[in-house]
Amino acid sequence: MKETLSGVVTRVTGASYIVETADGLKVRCRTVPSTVSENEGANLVAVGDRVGFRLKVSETDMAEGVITRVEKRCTALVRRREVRRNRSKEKEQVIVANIDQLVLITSFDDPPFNSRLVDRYLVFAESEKLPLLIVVNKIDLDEDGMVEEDLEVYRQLDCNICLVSAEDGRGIEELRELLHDRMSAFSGHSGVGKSTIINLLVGREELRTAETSCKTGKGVHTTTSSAMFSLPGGGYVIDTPGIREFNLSGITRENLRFYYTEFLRYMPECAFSSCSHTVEPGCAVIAAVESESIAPERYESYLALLDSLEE
Ligand SMILES: Nc1nc2c(ncn2[C@@H]2O[C@H](COP(=O)(O)OP(=O)(O)OP(=O)(O)O)[C@@H](O)[C@H]2O)c(=O)[nH]1
Ligand SMILES: [Mg+2]
Ligand SMILES: [Zn+2]
Repeated sequence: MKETLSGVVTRVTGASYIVETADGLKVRCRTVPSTVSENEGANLVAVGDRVGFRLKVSETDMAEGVITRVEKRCTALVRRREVRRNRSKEKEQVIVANIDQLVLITSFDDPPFNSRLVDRYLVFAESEKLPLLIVVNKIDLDEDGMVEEDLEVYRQLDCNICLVSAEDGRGIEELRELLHDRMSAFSGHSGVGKSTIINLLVGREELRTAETSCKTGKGVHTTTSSAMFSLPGGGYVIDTPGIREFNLSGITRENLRFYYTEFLRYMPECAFSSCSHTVEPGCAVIAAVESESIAPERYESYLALLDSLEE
C-alpha cells in the first residue's frame, strides 16, 4: 500500500480538491466513500482543511490522489444561511477551515476608511474568537498624515494594525511578518486593494500557477469560490467573500455588548446586570462614554449595530 501524505486543501472546485504539501507538491484529489472525517456535520472538505491522501497512478501530467482522512477543524467560517430553528448543523457550509486570523483590508482613501465596517469586523472576530488584523492600504494617498485620526480609536483596542501601500511598497514587509506561518483570511470592500496586496505577497508566478492548475476557465480575479495561496517562507492567505457571506447568527441583541471589548470592564458597575447600555438608569458604560473613557464613536456604532439586529 502506498504511503499516506499530508497537506492542506488550497482550492475546491466542485468535487475536486487541490491539496498542497509542505514541500509545495500540488495534487488534484477526490474523496471516496471510505474517506474518514474527524468533523461532524458540515461539508466533508473545505479550503484550509488538513488532509491525509494517497497518490494514484494518473494519465495526466498532474499528480492525482485520493483523500483518506480529513483532520479535525480548529476553526470554521460558515456561510450565511437562513436561520431556521429546526435545521440541523449538517446544512452548514464551511467556506474556510483552520483560519487563525482575520485580516480586514481597508484603504485610507478611494474608497475612504470606513470605521463602521471595522467595528463590524471587530464584533465578528470577537464572536469567532479570532484575532483581527486591520490593514490600511493606500497610505501613499495620505500626504498629510491624516490616517492616525481614523485609527485613534483602534489604537486603544486589542488588535493589530498595519499601514501599507501596495503602490510604493511601504509596510509590506511588516505585513509579511504578521502573516508568517499563519492561515489568514482576507476580506474587505471592493477596491481597497486586496488582489493587489495578495499579488505582492505571493508573487505573480504563484497566482498564475493557481490559475492554470484549475480548469474552470475562470480567472482568480472572479473569486467566487475560496482559493488559498501559500506565502513564500510559510503560511497561507485566502481571499474570502467577506462577512456579508458569513453566518452572523451567533451575534444577537443580547450578546452584542460582550463583543465591544472595551465595555467589559465597566459592565459590572451597571445598576442592572442585564443592562443593554441604552436607556437603563445607572449605566456605567454610558457614564464611561460621557467621560470619554469609552470612545463615543464606538458607542454610537454599538447603538447602530444593535439597531440593525433583529429583535
Ligand atoms: N494609490 C493606490 N492605489 C492602489 C493601492 N493598492 C491598490 N490600488 C489600486 O486600487 C484599485 C483596486 O485594487 P484591487 O486590488 O483590484 O482591489 P480589490 O480589493 O481586490 O477589489 P475587489 O476585487 O473588487 O474586491 C486598483 O486600481 C489598484 O491599482 C495603493 O496602495 N495605492
Ligand atoms: Mg480583488
Ligand atoms: Zn449599562
